[in-house]
Amino acid sequence: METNESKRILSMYQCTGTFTLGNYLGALRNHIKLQQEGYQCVYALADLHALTVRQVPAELRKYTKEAYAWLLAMGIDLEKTVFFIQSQVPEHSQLAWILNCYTQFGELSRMTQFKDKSAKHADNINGGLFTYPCLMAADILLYQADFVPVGADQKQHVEIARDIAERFNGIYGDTFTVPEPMIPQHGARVMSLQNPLSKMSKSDENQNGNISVLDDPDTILRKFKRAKTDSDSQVRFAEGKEGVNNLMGIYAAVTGKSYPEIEREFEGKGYGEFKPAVAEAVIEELRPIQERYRQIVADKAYLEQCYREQAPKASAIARRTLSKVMKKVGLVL
Ligand code: ATP
Ligand code: LTN
Repeated sequence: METNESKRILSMYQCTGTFTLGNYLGALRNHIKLQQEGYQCVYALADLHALTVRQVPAELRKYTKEAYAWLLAMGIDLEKTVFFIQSQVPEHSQLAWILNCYTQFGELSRMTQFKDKSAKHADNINGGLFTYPCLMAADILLYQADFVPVGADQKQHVEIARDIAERFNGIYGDTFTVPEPMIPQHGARVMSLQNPLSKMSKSDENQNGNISVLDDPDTILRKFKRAKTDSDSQVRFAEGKEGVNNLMGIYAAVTGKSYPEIEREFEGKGYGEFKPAVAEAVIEELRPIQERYRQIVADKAYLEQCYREQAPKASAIARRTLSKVMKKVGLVL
């Protein structure tokens, strides 16, 4: 019987700002739990992907280090998990170039993230933004990952990575493990508190729509109290009640309660009671993480030692796949 131990998981995170509650509930928290379930986990900060949008250099560096500290605070255990910074492992860029040459213009044009981001950054629709999925495929395929846990918004990118892997294997014989996306049920897509039709995003201009993992209790309470809901005032999961559905999703993800349980809990009580209850649950969930984060981020030497030690570990795995690929496509090793 196969156990989780033989299965490898890979995921990466952009480090262009402080993580949101969406990142945490939709991704980070669940991914970190997987290391306790016996999987071999490989996680990284996708700083090369961040360059597809213009960044302030000092800020990108700062956010990268802070993001590293957040993930440690959330529970990444470096004894069990490899956790590195993408740009410190050169194999990612090397394989990405090769995969670029095995990916079609048409399939890249269909990516919704590309369409969204080019609309948002119309003055900088660069080649990297377009070929972003090839770098992401390289991230995944280098580690022969079986599963790629991501939020629902990244499913299309994992699918293109599968297509690229299958295409390459078809031409050159078995080279890459064909990865599968792993998408959580609850909290898979945490929506903006101000516009429940678009996802909560750290790059959102309206900061009232997103909860940052760094927000203090008062800010969290204020943002939840202002969250857009509807005039019906019943805590009920239903079509057309996107604001309430989103709050219920958050509450369910934090407390582990089901939707019917939540509906019962708040029966006859309006949003005036529901919103602060959601806020309180979120505040208590974040409190211990924020405390650990403050300790870790203050110890710069420790932080640096962690990421410097991890990069060669990742490189050792990645190198094996890259060498195989280089040989197969005819490059001189
Ligand atoms: P940006 O806001 O700059 O687009 P992001 O927050 O969407 O960034 P990442 O930090 O790269 O992007 O996301 C890390 C993980 O969090 C990914 O697996 C992604 O699917 C997930 N994620 C991002 N936003 C949400 C959300 N609102 N709800 C659930 N999961 C999310
Ligand atoms: N595109 C992802 C970040 C990312 C990623 C990856 C996720 C880059 N490389 C590899 C999973 C596997 C995002 O924007 N959330």
